Amino acid sequence: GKTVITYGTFDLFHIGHLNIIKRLSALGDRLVVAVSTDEFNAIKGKRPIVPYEQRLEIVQSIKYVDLAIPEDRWSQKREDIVTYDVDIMGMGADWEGKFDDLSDQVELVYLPRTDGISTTEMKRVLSAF
Ligand code: C2G
Repeated sequence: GKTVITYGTFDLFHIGHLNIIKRLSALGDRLVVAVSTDEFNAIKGKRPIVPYEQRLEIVQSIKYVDLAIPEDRWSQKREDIVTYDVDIMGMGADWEGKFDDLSDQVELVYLPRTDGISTTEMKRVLSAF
């Protein structure tokens, strides 16, 4: 069967995260989701509100997700492709082209982001209260 993989922080899980997970799961028979650890988010310059352990458990609980794993370094993608026998790597369009160096090993898919929702936007709205 065909295995799909994607990567992300998935902080304050919202419909934009669910949409891309659902769409990517439809492209294959198995979906692996790598969730950025708190330490890796520091490297990415992000400070998630929800701790890694909770973000991982939430993603693992989604019916479209077959396996949730930690993402703790940029370089693990090439290893993950081998470890999980990945056929397709999918990301939101904000990452368009960023992982094309892996196109020798996997099919790259970049899907449109869901408009009107983002963790940043949610934080801004919540800070108004
Ligand atoms: N996303 C989306 N629509 C939104 C918000 C997010 O489609 N409104 C997608 C992003 O494009 C990404 C996924 O949801 O593919 C996860 O988003 P983030 O948690 O913001 O992921 P990011 O911090 O960009 O991490 O190595 C890759 C990085 O770990 C990606």
